[in-house]
Amino acid sequence: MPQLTAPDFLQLAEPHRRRVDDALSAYASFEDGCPDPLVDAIRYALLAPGKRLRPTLVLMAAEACGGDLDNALPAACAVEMVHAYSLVHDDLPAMDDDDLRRGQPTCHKAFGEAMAILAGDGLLTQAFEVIARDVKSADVAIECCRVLAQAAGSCGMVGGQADDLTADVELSDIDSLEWLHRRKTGVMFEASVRLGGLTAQADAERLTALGEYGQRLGLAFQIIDDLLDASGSEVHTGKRVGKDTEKGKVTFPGLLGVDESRRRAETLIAEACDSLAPLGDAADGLRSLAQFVVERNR
Ligand code: GRG
Repeated sequence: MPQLTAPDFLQLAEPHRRRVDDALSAYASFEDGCPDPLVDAIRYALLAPGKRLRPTLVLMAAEACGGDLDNALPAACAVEMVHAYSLVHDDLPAMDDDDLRRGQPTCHKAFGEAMAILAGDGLLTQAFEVIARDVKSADVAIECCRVLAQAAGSCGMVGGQADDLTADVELSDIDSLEWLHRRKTGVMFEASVRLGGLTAQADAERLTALGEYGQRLGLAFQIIDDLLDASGSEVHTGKRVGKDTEKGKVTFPGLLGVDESRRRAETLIAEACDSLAPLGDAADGLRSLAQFVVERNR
């Protein structure tokens, strides 16, 4: 089979992206009772031009398991809501104190800190409402809520963020750095593909294969993110670069050097794609996404 490339991904993912953007916009319309300034802050953060990698993972994982995209769409939107909340809160002065995100002023710069906190709170809460109400079959919806809550919560992404706030002086080896990023970034990638598999009623073997793919992909994504922070451009990434060095953060290129970091990311991507073997050609979308992650400049 010919090697899939990043341009293949952009082409394959375009319909998914449009479907997700339309659904997110509809979910963030709030016809009954959400105050206007909160609607504006939520729409600003949620609908800003992100890459939509996590919802695309949900949809492509569902496809890889023979599932229906409409059935996977609420879970895909829920993952993007959680992701958008994490970006809004991460950018706050008490956290990373950033002023640029997705090519526009951060939510708190545009709407003030209090409204940005509330927008994040609203997005996190709505994610679970969307799954509970719109994922077909109560059993699947409950399992999706559990998987997403576990990934986003205190032993997952929030725990990783807590480690990141306190760990800089203690992190000196690659295993500790990988552990931090597995939680901060990797678990949401893993949860995304698992959610797609769950909505497609995938069996345990396929869910395990998807989970392994997601873990490896997530770590590779973070290594590339560190490389982009070290040498990428603000125009492409839509956020400030050079912040890791400025803050004295321990990073993959800082510990391993640029070339070894890239090699490690490429190896992880190859391993992620190997994990997809039980899914056959149906997982080509996920293979092209993996290639995009390692080739990206944004
Ligand atoms: C719960 C406050 C809080 C934080 C959790 C995920 C996270 C920790 C913080 C977000 C900020 C950050 C730098 C996370 C590392 C992962 C990362 C690079 C996220 C950006 O993801 P992309 O590149 O963003 O997929 P877009 O804008 O394309 O969706």
